[in-house]
Amino acid sequence: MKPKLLVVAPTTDAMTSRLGKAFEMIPLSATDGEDALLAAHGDRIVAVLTDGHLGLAPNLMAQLPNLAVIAANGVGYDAIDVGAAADQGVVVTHTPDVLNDEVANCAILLWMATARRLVPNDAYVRAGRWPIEGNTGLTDPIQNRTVGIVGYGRIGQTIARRAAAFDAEILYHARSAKDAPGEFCPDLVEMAARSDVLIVITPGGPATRHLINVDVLAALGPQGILVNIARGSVVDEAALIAALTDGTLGGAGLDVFENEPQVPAALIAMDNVVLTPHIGSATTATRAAMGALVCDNLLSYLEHGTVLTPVPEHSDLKPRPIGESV
Ligand code: 8YV
Repeated sequence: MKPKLLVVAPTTDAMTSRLGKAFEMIPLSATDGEDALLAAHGDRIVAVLTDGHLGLAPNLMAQLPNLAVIAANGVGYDAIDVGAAADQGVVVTHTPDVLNDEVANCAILLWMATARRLVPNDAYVRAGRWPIEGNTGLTDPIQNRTVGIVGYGRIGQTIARRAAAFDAEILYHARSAKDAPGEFCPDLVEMAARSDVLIVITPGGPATRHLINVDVLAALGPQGILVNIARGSVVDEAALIAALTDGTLGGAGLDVFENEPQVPAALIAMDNVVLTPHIGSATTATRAAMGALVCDNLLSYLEHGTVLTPVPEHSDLKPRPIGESV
């Protein structure tokens, strides 16, 4: 009998094909409630496939006695309680590195689209206004800007390399200075005050909730642009809307929101913001690479009893061997 994999997040055909050979896949969406799931499969589930948003309910995790691995399809894992998982002997994996380039590209895209007013300019042409009303107004430059990066891990540093190609001065705010180009700024408000563009790429979760607050937005200022490619929770969205409405802040490029997939009507009504539906890593190649890494982690567990890319908090944990009863 194959060990069981509880599938919480969507999978591609390629993932299903690889995983289906080794696991009996149990889609959470196809089960008739938690009690039925636990009664039918609970003690045979050895792994869970989820993502950083759907996570795994702590209550459900606690009722899976043979659970060994939670594989998240994404680099972020803020919806998974990694402390509770470790206490239960469960190792959490994620998909670092394979998405660095495209998430960084998307951050740059949002910055540029916002600065050059790409979306309103596109709408202007489509509406037939150009021949009648003439040229549109001038926009903010891209070249020679000061770019502040909030979170200076792998993706943040990739963003910095992209921005350097546009002769940007790079500042960064992180818990500690990194051995990487750019000026470390321990004070986020001071960094925002010096930045033309503030790009947020720090992990979500309680530690960074509303890190971008009213003071940071005011410091960034009326000519400033905020780009959030991290998690909606990192930005105080109500403060952001207020700052954009009264002109305290110049513009914003947002891929993530506090209550996805709901986006506040106030943001939708603004033409100085660019809004995308959490597409940072959503290219065919990157999503294929992420899916492959999820499968590699799960299959490595079955074949070798180890995982490839545990979350940093679990780098020293080894998943429990598959239970005798499974
Ligand atoms: C995806 C992400 O939204 O990697 C992350 O943390 O937010 C994105 O890549 C998602 O995790 C894909 O399932």
